[in-house]
Amino acid sequence: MYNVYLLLFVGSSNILNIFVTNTATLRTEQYSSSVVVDITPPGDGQVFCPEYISEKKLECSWAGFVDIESGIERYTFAIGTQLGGNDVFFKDDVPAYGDALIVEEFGIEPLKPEQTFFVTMQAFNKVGLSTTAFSDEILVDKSPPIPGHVIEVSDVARIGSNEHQDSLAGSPENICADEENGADCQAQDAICQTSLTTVVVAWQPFTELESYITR
Ligand SMILES: [Ca+2]
Ligand SMILES: [Ca+2]
Repeated sequence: MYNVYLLLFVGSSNILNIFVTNTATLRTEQYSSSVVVDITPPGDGQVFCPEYISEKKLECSWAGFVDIESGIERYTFAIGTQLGGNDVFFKDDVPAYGDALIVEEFGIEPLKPEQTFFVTMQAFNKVGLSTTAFSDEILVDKSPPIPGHVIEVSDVARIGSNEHQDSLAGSPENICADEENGADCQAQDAICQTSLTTVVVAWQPFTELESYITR
């Protein structure tokens, strides 16, 4: 048994040379493979997930998590109902070369409206040190937007003596803009259009309670 004291350089490749000499002065040499000393966890990373989901399908990607000394060994990926939780889904062997993951049919409970999830990713380097990142809150929205009222607007209504004022008041954007005044909107529903090629429509705003209208 030998006690060997070594001076190793952090972040650099170190090769250990062992020389053993016996009493007959015969010497054996042994070289280790390259050893890199890493005393720091991976750099900070970010995990990006959708803000809303409507089914049990969650696709997240990530970036960062660089470790210049020893490199990334693997990631863990967890879905929880609380920040940092893994009560819904946990995978501890996401390969280091990956940068996105799709998880389907996670958890045992059906999705509930307005339920929230959080994703936690932990990046491990090759000496077992780790860095953690959390997604923003992921909300469940299982209902489509509530439709507003759509009407056809008579294009005659847009032409008046005060052209600027009338055209502004009668523009499709303004006729049904007032959510409270559905009757006014309905009253302007045109029976006839003068053009065969153009239909002018207006609508009361569609309503989305859980998430928001994207387009
Ligand atoms: Ca490191
Ligand atoms: Ca909704």
